Amino acid sequence: MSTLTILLVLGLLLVVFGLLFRIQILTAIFSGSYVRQIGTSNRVNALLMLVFMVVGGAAFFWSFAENFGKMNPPIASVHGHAMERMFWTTMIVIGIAFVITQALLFIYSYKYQHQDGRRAYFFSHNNKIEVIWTIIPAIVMASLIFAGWKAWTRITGPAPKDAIVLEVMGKQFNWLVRYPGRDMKLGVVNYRLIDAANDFGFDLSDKAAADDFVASEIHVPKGHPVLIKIRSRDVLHAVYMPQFRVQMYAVPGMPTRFWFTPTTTTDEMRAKLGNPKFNYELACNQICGKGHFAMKLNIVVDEPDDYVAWFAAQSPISKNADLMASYKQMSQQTGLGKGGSQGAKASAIEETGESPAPLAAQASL
Ligand SMILES: [Cu+2]
Repeated sequence: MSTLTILLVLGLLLVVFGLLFRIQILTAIFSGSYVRQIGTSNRVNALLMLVFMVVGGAAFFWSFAENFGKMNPPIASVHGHAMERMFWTTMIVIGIAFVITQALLFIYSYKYQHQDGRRAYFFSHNNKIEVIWTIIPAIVMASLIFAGWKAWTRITGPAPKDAIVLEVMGKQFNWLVRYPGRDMKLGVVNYRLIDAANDFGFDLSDKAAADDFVASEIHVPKGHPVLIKIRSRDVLHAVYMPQFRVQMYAVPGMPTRFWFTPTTTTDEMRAKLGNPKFNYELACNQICGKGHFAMKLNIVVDEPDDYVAWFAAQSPISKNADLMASYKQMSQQTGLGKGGSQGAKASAIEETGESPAPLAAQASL
């Protein structure tokens, strides 16, 4: 309490001194004895404005040119080109406005530095200027937004019916991936069934869940639409695949999605870049916690035949003994799944337990 009182007294003293100082200046001005000292700092500051514009501007353009390759990875999806056009159109328009306004800001600061005897021209209102600087930006911004809205609507519209479906779930701190099995239907999951072995919370009383499989990397076929269903298990993450120009939030409690068509296989991209170690990557680009940097996953774009072969070689979750055991235990504890409220039978697992061998549904690839 006494500390607070001391601080309060000190604060009030400062205010009193400030007011006394101000009164002294005002008295000097009105008595005519006040001489304003401009000094050299006025000119130095004005010159520094120009220096900052030239040096800062040069550094900005240098860093932009130097990192252009990193900001602009090669495009490997169909919609990526539309996205790219939209992005660069916007960048050019706002870039021109940025350069003009910033240059004027610094040049005018130099030009209109203090000079004895010079007074600023004051006007309270000018309709012509108001109209110009309202209408021109309004037309430009509305055009950009309309073009962007049209492209974005097309990109994020419903996926084609024959799209490959997979689900990506973000969690602190990695990505989990699951594919529907040969029934091409993602099975039911329930967060209450999640444990160390059952990462997704598969509800195996659902027939469609039993032949789902989880994968340690994403495989997608070249030239075929891919629908990624996106979920988060804990906090906000984001699915970011730079070469495919895919970016979508993974939101807890609110499933999102994004579909795209890859155009270049991993091998083709390696040859194109001359980098045999290149891999497409799914990275989280939301700072989601201390292990955020580790949230990445390889993506392999296969030729369609290779993709079908990879798909056929995957083992359904019902073949995973650990997962089965943990599911049985969890379903007994929670009353979910087997004999639970959903009423379905866990024996569905045995019915569809074999490997997803010939993939009739994939024959169209
Ligand atoms: Cu994340």
